[in-house]
Amino acid sequence: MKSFKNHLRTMAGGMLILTGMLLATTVALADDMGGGMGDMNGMSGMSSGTGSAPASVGHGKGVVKSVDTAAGTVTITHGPIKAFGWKGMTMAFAVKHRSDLSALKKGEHVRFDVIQDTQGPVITKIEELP
Ligand SMILES: [Cu+2]
Repeated sequence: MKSFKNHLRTMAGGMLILTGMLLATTVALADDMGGGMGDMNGMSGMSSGTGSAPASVGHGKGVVKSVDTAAGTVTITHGPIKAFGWKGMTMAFAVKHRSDLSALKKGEHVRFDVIQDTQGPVITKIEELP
């Protein structure tokens, strides 16, 4: 009986030490997060740029690859967008104005303005290039 109590006491002591270690680890992780959040902006596959300024407008040029009127998106192969530090790529954009979307056709060369919304990039203005 006595040894059982001792055993319990040992376990309790171990738990306290473990809890202390977990707390220390949590604090250390929190510190890491605070320092590293700036690198987590931007989309994967895109080089991180000045992602911390959500109000900035990016200007891009590209070719329409497909239009999804149901989803409200257009897929564009676009060149670099300096405002966001993006390289050229093919990607889908949400389009703010449905009327813009319905006017787009596959193969068209376009110029567009894009902002970074909380849900991702949104084209606010798009026009066909001559
Ligand atoms: Cu892109």
